[in-house]
Amino acid sequence: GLSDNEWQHVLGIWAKVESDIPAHGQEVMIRLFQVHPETQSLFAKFKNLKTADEMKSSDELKKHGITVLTALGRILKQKNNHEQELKPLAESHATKHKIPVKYLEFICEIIVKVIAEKHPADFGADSQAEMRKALELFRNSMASKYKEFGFQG
Ligand code: HKL
Ligand code: NA
Repeated sequence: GLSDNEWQHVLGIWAKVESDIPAHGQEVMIRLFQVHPETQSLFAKFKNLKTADEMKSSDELKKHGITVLTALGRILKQKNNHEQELKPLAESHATKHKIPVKYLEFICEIIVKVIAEKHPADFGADSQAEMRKALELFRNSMASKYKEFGFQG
């Protein structure tokens, strides 16, 4: 897990994300779909969105970005004890959506990049490393829950 000090930094950065969740969420989803187009085809409701402009004007995509970052924020706020908060998310992504761990790596890396672009003054190398560590903890727990649900991920 992370130390109290690391969590304090991670949650301090997350507060900046929360200052405009819709914009951060939109940017994360659009970037994910553009850098890894195979991820877009997993969403029936987003398949038809072709350009970044179309993605930007989609209320559904915006809403999805908000729910994803809100769910992730709730997990981060549990710090090292996220099991109960994470379990239903792991279950749905393992058994219903069947999302490989690789794709979780993609989105986590994009989240770090989007925060770095939007908050360059507050998110230097050390903060980025702490955020990566928190996201790695999240991913590792997702991967181990996946196995409990019989999905190799
Ligand atoms: N999803 C997340 C989080 C993530 C940062 C990692 C997260 C947090 N999801 O139809 C649905 C699909 C969902 C959800 C409903 C779907 C397809 C899907 N998700 C795909 C992915 C991918 C693959 C591109 C990745 C990397 C990813 C990562 C949160 Fe994800 N997702 C949902 C959610 C919530 C908002 C909903 C599920 C709600 C739920 O399970 O409640 C127990
Ligand atoms: Na990461």
